[in-house]
Amino acid sequence: MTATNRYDFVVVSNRLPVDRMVHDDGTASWHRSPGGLVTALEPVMRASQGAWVGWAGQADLDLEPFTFDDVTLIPVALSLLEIEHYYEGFSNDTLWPLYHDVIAQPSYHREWWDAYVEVNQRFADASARVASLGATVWVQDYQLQLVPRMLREQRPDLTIGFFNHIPFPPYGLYAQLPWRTQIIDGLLGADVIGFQRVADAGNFSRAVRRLLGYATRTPEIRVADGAGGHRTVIAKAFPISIDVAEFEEIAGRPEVQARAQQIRDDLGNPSTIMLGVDRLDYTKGIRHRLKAFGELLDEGALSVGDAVLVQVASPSRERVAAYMQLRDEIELTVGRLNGTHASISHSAVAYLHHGYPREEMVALYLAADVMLVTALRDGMNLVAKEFVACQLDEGGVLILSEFAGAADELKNALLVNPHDIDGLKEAMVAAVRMPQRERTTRMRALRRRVRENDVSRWSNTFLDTLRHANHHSSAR
Ligand code: GDG
Repeated sequence: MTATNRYDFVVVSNRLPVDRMVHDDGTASWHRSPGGLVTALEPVMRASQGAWVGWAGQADLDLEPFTFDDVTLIPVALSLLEIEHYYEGFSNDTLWPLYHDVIAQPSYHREWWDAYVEVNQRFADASARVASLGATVWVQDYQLQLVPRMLREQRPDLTIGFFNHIPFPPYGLYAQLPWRTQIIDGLLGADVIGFQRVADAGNFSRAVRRLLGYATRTPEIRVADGAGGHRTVIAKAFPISIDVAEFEEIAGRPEVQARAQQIRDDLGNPSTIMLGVDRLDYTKGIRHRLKAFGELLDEGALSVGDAVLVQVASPSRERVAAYMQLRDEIELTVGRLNGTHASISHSAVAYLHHGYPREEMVALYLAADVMLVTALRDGMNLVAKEFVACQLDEGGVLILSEFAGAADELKNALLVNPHDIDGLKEAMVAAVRMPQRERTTRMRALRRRVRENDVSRWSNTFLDTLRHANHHSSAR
């Protein structure tokens, strides 16, 4: 496979969907990496035989294109300094907190922005090289918001889609960004700009009106093409989902069900297992959940032995200061909770700072009685949908933050405001006590919803809209 091969369908994302492992003997091998985006796009890519442009996850790795699991991967190299400035800096310490309602303070540094522009150009150049004439290129997520415009300038023949996996903030917050106009303009290089929620698309359109003065008529934006004409860009919600059939299949395997029973046994067969599964991120509301659980133990509404909270916090962005601090805070809280409430035989919180294979995640979903998704802000939250898909017996209860995009669809969950600790505690008690009939009714409705809109529906809807989008300039 050489870089001169061209593809009719190209996905561009910050990370390639693989991790490189270097073994003791110096040899290296590739493994599929976990994460929301990979989970969502893997089935689409396998079906379309396209190419995927992205960073391989290690500094200064200049690799030739290669094939993994039937998908051609086109690596983009990043230096150590670029990782610091473009990725850890501008992407994860400027855009991420800004787009998640400023839960943490965003940092604005001009040298980070310069690196963001430079790296976006590199991704655009790499994509332009491998896209065939008239190809469809689908750019993913907040790290690459300038790519659509850069790509259109080089390759006006392409049909360009962009999907934002995280929220798009209200204008009052977005307006903080010193480079707010450049980002909006970068995105408007696409023919279709997808968001998780209707509210995100609305926030984006409002920013476009305020900053560029373009007319919008939902879902269309009339964008000046610089030559006296205009293009129509579509900005619209396409709520992402999961590969439901795959989760159902794993959940139905006897060995996974046996593993779920083993987990329950190992925890001492409590009447209630509560579960949290998150990247260790300040947007996920892990502290709020621990606080609520701790107070329920203090007050005797729950007791150790009878209830346990299993919290998987998979390691994430460990070189960014806000994440190091969060980890310290959470581990301190877990230590205190266990110190106060645990016995020799039973923990209050089983805290696991690891990544796990997907089968083990599914076994945890099966073992749990109550799933806690208490994000303070989340684009969608796939964990909520995965838990629902795995409840083949319709037995589990989902507690879901109204600030997760998933709440727009999963209305039969127990919806909570995670900032309201008393409200969260009430929902946790209600979940524990919920009669079987109500559990089943709610879970059945949730499962119907998740099955209706699975990941192939998501990508097909997006790609259909892209196919029909009018991306040609027209005279005024
Ligand atoms: C972003 C947006 C949006 C987690 N730990 C392990 C593991 N995971 C998997 C989960 C799930 C995925 O990672 C996490 O997806 P989420 O949607 O919950 O959250 P983000 O990572 O923040 O994703 C989010 C998503 O993009 C898609 O658009 O929904 O709002 O923030 O699939 O199962 N998987 C395995 N081991 C782990 O330890 N195997």
